[in-house]
Amino acid sequence: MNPLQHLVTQAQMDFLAAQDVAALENAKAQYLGKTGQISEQMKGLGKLPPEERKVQGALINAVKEQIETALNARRDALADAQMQARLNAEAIDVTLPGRGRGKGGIHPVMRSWERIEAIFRSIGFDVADGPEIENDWTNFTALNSPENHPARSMQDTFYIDGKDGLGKPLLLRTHTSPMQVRYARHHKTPIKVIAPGRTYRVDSDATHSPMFHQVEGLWIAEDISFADLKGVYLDFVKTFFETDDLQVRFRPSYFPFTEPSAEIDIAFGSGPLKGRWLEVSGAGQIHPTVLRNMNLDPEKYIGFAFGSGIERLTMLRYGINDLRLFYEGDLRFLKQFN
Ligand code: 2U9
Repeated sequence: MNPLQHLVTQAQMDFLAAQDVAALENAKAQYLGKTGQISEQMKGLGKLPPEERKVQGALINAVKEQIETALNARRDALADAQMQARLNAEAIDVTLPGRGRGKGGIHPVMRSWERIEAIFRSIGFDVADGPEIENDWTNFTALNSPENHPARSMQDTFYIDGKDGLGKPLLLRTHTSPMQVRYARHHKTPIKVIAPGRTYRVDSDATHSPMFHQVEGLWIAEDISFADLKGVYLDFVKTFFETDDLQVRFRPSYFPFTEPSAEIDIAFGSGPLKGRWLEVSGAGQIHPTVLRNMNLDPEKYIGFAFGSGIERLTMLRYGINDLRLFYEGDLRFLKQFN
């Protein structure tokens, strides 16, 4: 065989022997690289007489083309094989059953929150919303909390970096009352509103969580009394706990934002908690200073407010005895409510 033809055969065999791209590129270098056999052949051309050089040059070019054709064919074959291997490895069995998605559910505290909103809306209350990051005036001063009140200390309130327009530090609201201050300043009387939401206090044990949910109500008009508040609250607890067999009592208490103030207790007439007085809320007549801070004249308007922990109401409704269960995310607990 002519030595140049032999080169083609040799190259074809070497290319076929290459099992991957790297091996193929190595084999290619031996023939088509700068120091490869084709280059060597080209270098030899200079020594030939012109007539022979022309013939031999054409021959070498033809051989080079054949080697290139063999190289490209092998490249294509290797690429095809690689794609086939990948397709095999990534094969999807479309007949397998789907993995399915776990069914989500509403958290018991959120369930109560939604229920409370629906009940109060049904008796003419609006629902307020507002920021969880508050300023000192709206969270404390407007609500008649004195400058030296312990609630304002670092031990009781989460302060955050950043100051309000008056240079006072910002904080995480300690109650939902600031939402009602904002609401009352922007709405006309009479005002009937509840403000449910997350609140934050530096407190953590079996009965306290640093974040908990409150709902507070505010009712301001010209001609209402404690009796109206009691009526509304009795109606609320009866609907919330789904029983008419229930009593409510108001006990004197103290809050800076109400005067007089009361604790509200309820007692079920039946069920596992039958006959025990259970504290469920605080309430009171809105302090004149707080009314003035909402731009209302305390000589003209009278207001009543109440507040409850939503966790507390939820625990009583379902008979849950440990607050921490709400925040552990244990599905065995949470699934029972859905
Ligand atoms: C404005 C004026 C007064 C809301 C009120 C309570 C009594 C109360 C606690 C119950 C348990 C908070 O969740 S808890 O820790 N709340 O006892 N809250 S009166 O008084 C207001 C609200 C807004 C403008």
